[in-house]
Amino acid sequence: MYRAGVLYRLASPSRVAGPIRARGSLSSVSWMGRSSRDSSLPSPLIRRHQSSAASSVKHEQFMNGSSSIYIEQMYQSWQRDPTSVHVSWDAYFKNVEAGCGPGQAFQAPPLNSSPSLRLVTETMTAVTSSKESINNVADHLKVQLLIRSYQTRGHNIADLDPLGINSADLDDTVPPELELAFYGLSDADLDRQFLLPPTTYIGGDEKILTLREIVNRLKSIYCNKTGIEYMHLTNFEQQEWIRKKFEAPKVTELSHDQKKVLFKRLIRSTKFEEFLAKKWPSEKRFGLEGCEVLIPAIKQVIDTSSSLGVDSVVIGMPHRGRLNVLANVCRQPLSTILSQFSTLEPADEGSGDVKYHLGVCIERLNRQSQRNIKIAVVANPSHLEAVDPVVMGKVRAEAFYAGDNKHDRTMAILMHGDAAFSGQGVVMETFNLDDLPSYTTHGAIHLVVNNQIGFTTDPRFSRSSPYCTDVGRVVGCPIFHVNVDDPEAVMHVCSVASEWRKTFKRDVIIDLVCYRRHGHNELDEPMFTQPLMYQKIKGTKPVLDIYQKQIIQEGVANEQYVKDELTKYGQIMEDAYENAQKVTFVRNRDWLDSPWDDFFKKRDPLKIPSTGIEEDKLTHIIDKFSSVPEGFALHRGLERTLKGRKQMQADDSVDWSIGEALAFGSLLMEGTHVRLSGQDVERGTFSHRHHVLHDQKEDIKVYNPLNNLAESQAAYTVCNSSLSEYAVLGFELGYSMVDPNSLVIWEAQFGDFSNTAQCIIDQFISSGQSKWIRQSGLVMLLPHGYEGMGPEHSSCRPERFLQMCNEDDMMDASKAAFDGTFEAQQLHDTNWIVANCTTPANICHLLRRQVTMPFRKPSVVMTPKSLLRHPLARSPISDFLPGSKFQRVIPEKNISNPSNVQRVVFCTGKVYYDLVAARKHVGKENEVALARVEQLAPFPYDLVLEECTKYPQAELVWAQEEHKNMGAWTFVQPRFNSLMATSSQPGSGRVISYAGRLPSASPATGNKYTHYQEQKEMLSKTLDVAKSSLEGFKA
Ligand SMILES: Cc1ncc(C[n+]2csc(CCOP(=O)(O)OP(=O)(O)O)c2C)c(N)n1
Ligand SMILES: [Mg+2]
Repeated sequence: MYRAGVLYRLASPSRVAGPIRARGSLSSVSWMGRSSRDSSLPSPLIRRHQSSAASSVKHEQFMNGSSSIYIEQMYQSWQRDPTSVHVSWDAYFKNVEAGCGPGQAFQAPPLNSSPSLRLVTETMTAVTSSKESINNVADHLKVQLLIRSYQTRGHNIADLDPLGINSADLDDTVPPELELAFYGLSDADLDRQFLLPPTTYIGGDEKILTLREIVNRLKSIYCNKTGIEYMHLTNFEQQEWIRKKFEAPKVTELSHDQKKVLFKRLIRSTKFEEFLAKKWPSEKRFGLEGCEVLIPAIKQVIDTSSSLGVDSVVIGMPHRGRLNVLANVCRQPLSTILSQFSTLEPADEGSGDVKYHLGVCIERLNRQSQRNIKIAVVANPSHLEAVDPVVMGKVRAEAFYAGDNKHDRTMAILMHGDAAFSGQGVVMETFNLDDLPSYTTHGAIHLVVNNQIGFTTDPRFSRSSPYCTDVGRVVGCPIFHVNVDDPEAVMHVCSVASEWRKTFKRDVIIDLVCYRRHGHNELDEPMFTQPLMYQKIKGTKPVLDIYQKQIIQEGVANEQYVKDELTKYGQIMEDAYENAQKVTFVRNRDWLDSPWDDFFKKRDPLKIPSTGIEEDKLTHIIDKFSSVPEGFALHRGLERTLKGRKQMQADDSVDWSIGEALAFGSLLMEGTHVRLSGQDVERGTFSHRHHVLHDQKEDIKVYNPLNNLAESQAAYTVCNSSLSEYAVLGFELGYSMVDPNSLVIWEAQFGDFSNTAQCIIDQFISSGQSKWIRQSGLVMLLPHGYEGMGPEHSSCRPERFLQMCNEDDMMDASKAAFDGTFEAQQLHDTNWIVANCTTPANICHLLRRQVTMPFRKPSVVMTPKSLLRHPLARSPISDFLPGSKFQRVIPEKNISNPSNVQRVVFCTGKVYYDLVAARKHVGKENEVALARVEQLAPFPYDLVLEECTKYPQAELVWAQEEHKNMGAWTFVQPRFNSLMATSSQPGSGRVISYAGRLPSASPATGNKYTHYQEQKEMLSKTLDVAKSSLEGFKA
């Protein structure tokens, strides 16, 4: 939101207190359980009440942990409207606020004139505190607490396991607060009548029920086939909403038509697996048997969401049931799916992936809602849960481009296995993005296929939390556990979850408690490890059989109907099988989750357009980047910084921050959306960037110069992320998959930390195009460099990124054509780009090239730390202007007579500036040529050869500050040597030698002295001088 050129940052809507929010609290925060981070502090008046009220309440006999929360809510309700609670509570709270001590606050309620209430309070006397009436009211309070206890803990004894062996929360005991005896009640009280409190809907229109009926209704709602976990929510309105959705009488009933739809979906789900098992008995397919209800469940979520306005759903899911989802949810043609079981040759690019990892994107009419809907299943690796943040990023980007800021139309569905959901840390990292303004997707719907096993491991040995879904409690998700043998209960839960998401725009979890009929895959023997469970499974009927019997008994369908439906689907499968036999090739393209239909059509794949920037645009960007609007209270230090930026332009020598700003600013002005995300990226870890300026006098008033360049510019999103690499990098990758006409960048705090996101790097970024022919132009900025900051602040491990390049390390120069298209061809063929730039102009061109390239490639860029302010790491304006471009190699420019050169030293990154200074120190400026390899991969063979050829007599040396088993050495060595061995240019046949640190286990020393010694050693080896000649040298 812009106001007078100033960006006012808004808190996310979910952080704003809802209409019903606690005004104060009766208790201390710990008494309340988890405090809501967005609740405002109570006023001093309320606080005074709290302490006295808290102590008297706490000492009441009937108080316990969960009832205290209940009373807390009653109190809040009473504060808003004293008539909203039972008269007994009204009297009680009045007395508490008047300062009555424990045991004194309770008072028998006045006799109510309403006939119904009189019924209950017949035996009570009005104001006198006769023992009998006190007991009666006390019993009412107890019953209210009992109701509250069922709402809170009923799920703990719900009948959730279709096998009837385990308790889904791993605890077979009955919580004492669910027993009448806990309250001093007994069976003798069952026929007494009680007035229902306002915090329950079990009565429907009835206000009074017998205790027997109350308990029966509570049991059937909270302890039957659905376990509802929602009392951990800290928002009263949300709790009320859920209560209503489950407690109101008959709320879960389905119509006959709905039952039939459900039945048909169960047929599809069940018979699909059966068919595959029959045709390919020895193929792994990770079938859904034991959780066939997953298909109707997802469809119910999609139907309901679609009717509530969603028109794009992005699904992330693991192996289990994936083929079934592709067939029966996405409606990927069955013959295309079945052809994956053949051993046909792929007809297009890519190395492909196993069939249960593939993605799809399909748009079709949703029959139930009669609205079009796009459904994408994102391709994923075996690495469980890794796809979660990718899906979220994709959803965020889709909504961003569609202007769907509140995600009314774009939504994520994530599926999980029970073991993975509770075991993998990325789940929590992804949840933690939920409420962050630049990352929220306004609620995802999670479905857990909780088959109560992970490969061979029993849940009792794979998690420490009661439920596999407990991670969701941290971010305030309601959690609906449901026994899959009651498919109608599953449908209800799915509808409620979809409505919840629509209403509150927050995540929700559906825990499908099920079983796995076969082994981990169909070829595995489960009896080795789970003998008792599998004996039970053998005797358990598939849900289709159970439901078929049910609908016949209920008269919803007859035998003939059932038979017809089964035959119909059987025929569909047979026809598809026949068609699949006619398929002669498979196409990786059929499995793209993010097709960029028009992007490639318009472009020449062998032409890399220019990346220069017109001078007036450049001047405008620097002007804007160096100023703030009138009245903005800028920090004094930043005033100097901004002035300095302007001065650098005047001096024709601009620094890294301007190089970056020119790249972003020019792209934005050309209509390209730029997103830069990562830890502390707004200021920049090393304080060089300052893209978000903070007013020193007004909270949350910020100014983002690059978002104020021009009316028609594209949006610039620069956002500090949560302290996560795995989820945030995954998120940005997902974001980059949506629109190729954007520049999406993730920056690590230090490159060293990027390895906590290794799975995203290995499984998605480096290999995504090869496995799934999916391109991404994502840039990773990884601060890197040996500056004595120790083993965890020195190296982004460039060797690893280089090792993952798909390029051959052997070049036959006699056969290669180093012509005008060589660069483009290499870029086209590479899986990613690895670069280490040394000048502001070069980083600017590299970033711009990401967008001007006719295809998309991820870029891994080692970025500087001290170089950000190094007086030599500057660029003249001319290096940015039209005609200039990214320099893959920056040659030596200061040597006029190449024949004097005895050594030509190749290096990459910041070490270049150390070498320049040391070379000067030892007076070897005419004998040692220094060439910078700015793009390591794809390796610039053509330019390297040119550089070697310039100095045919010189020794070739590779200098690096990383240890010998690290850095680029092992990558460049075979490339140099094969190039020189096969070249016919002067100086061919030379081999390159190494100058740098010795091999090491640790990336860098933690000792400053050792660091300087090593650095000197490296410089002396590189320049071929004694170490002593570098005495007094300081880089
Ligand atoms: C990150 C990761 N670690 C290990 C594995 C190997 N693995 C494949 S499936 C599986 C068990 C998964 O259990 P669960 O999440 O409950 O799903 P289920 O197979 O029961 O549907 C394991 C350990 C993996 N795929 N990913
Ligand atoms: Mg499992």
